[in-house]
Amino acid sequence: MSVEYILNVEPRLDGRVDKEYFCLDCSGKDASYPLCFQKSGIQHVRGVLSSRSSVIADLDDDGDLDIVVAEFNDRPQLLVSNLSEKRNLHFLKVRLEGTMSNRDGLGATVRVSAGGKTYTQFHDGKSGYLSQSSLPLYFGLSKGTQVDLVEVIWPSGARQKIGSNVPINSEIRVKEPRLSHQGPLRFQKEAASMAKPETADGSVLAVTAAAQP
Ligand SMILES: [Ca+2]
Ligand SMILES: [Ca+2]
Repeated sequence: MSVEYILNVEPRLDGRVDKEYFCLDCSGKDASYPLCFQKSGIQHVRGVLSSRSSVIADLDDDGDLDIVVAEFNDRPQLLVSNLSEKRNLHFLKVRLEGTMSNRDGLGATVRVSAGGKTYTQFHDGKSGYLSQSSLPLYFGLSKGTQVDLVEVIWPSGARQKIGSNVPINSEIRVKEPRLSHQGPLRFQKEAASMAKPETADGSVLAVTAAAQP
């Protein structure tokens, strides 16, 4: 038995901590199998349940983050947060749409300022071993009740700022501004870096209905 279960570090539903992995016919075709040494008849071999990867997303769109865990040799676990039932949450979801950069804006840095604090995320597209959490980026805003600024630094070098009319507890879509400069990618990047376009209007493509906790 793994120490995680003995210490109750990894509690599981209904106390289910192991399962049958396979069985051996130690009096027949599996008699030479090492696990059949000094055994006879049908032997059931069990193994502990363990997690292999996980993704984090607001599955039910109620403002708190839920977890889906892929299990080794077993069905997935779904861990549903009830945080939104316990307190009023303040959050912002930011979904990126690249134009000069890749479509999902992978490689972008996003900063959200609210309540006197600035929260920064690097959009690297990963969330752990063998897993990919869903977009958009999720920013918990603590006690902040108003978003003062959303800044996106795109892989192309373009910098984009949205400073008004960003409602909390919602998802915004930010589309990368297209630069008018033409030419080889190297020169486009140089131009984007120099231009540093700041877009206050038209950069929010759509704002979904607020998910009030
Ligand atoms: Ca949720
Ligand atoms: Ca919830």
